Amino acid sequence: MTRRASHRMMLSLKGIATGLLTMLAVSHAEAYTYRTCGGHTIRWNRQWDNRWISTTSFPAGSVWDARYQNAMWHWNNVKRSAFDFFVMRDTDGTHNQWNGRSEVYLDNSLSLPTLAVTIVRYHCFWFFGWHYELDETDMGFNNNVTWNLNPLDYSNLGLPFSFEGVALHELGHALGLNHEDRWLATLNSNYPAAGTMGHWREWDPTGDDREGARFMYPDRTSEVDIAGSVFTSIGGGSSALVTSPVSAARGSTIRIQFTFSNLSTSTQTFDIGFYLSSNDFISKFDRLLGTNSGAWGNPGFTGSFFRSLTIPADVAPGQYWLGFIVDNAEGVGEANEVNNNMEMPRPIQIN
Ligand SMILES: [Ca+2]
Ligand SMILES: [Ca+2]
Ligand SMILES: [Ca+2]
Ligand SMILES: [Ca+2]
Ligand SMILES: [Zn+2]
Repeated sequence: MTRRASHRMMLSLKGIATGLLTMLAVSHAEAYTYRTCGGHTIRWNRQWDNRWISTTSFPAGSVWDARYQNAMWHWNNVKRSAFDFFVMRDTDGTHNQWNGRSEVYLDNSLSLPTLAVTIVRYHCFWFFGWHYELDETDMGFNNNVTWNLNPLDYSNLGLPFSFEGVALHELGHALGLNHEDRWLATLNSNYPAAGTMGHWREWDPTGDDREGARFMYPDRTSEVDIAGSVFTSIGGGSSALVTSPVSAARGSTIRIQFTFSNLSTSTQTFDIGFYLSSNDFISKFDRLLGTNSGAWGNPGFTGSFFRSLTIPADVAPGQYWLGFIVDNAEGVGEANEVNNNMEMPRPIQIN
């Protein structure tokens, strides 16, 4: 039996709500979701797939091409997962979900709220033993919306949509992952899913998504990386920016929300420093307002928390940024140290 399932990334039309998380860290195992048949995980029976990128939709060397390949690289870079996407060029200007090639293209037939669709074709049957595998994962991006090829703009999480962010999500389906809506994840159903990480707004699979890839295509490599984020899950596979005040009086106590994700293959324990900065880059040379010592997360953990901070009485009135640095004490040597610095997604006016 041949089956088809289509995955649509939807534009969230939901309102705002914020959950108060009181636990410092929560562990969850086997969280990500995937397809099974006869008790078997449906995945590629090899550790790679070619992506046939349409040269009419995304010319070789274009910014589209670069952004798409960047999303591929981020999945390829997940350690303890052997899976790799490879680039091929589809030059015939057509696509077909039955031709055995996973094609990538702009799709005129899609309309909002659908941003992109990955058509997952697989087989699963019993004939003197189970036979099952992904066969093809064509990927269409809505050609009736405008796309942002630049870094994500926190002040606009609607049109134009981040092409790289949606590509990262869809590529998760292309390696076999289903939606995970219980917490913040790249495989959240609704745009912008987990959003980006760190000051440089990097689109990178969260800890949970990485654990999914590791489960399906395990190898023996490992990685250590923790990242800061200003996105938080608001339930139902939707996310929003963390909360923080837009103004405060000197000497007053305010509260900010913050998120970190453990992208590592092992549990990590670290400190988190909270800072006040005169610009949107939070560094250890900024004014330290407080520290959370001994924060920790299991592999796959992503969580959002609140922290109260007092605005110093002696700062000059003006515009500042609040923010945090995960592992500000530099106790953990990480593969990526530049996704740790995280400013609030909006400045604060101090009076
Ligand atoms: Ca083609
Ligand atoms: Ca195809
Ligand atoms: Ca570090
Ligand atoms: Ca890091
Ligand atoms: Zn999806």
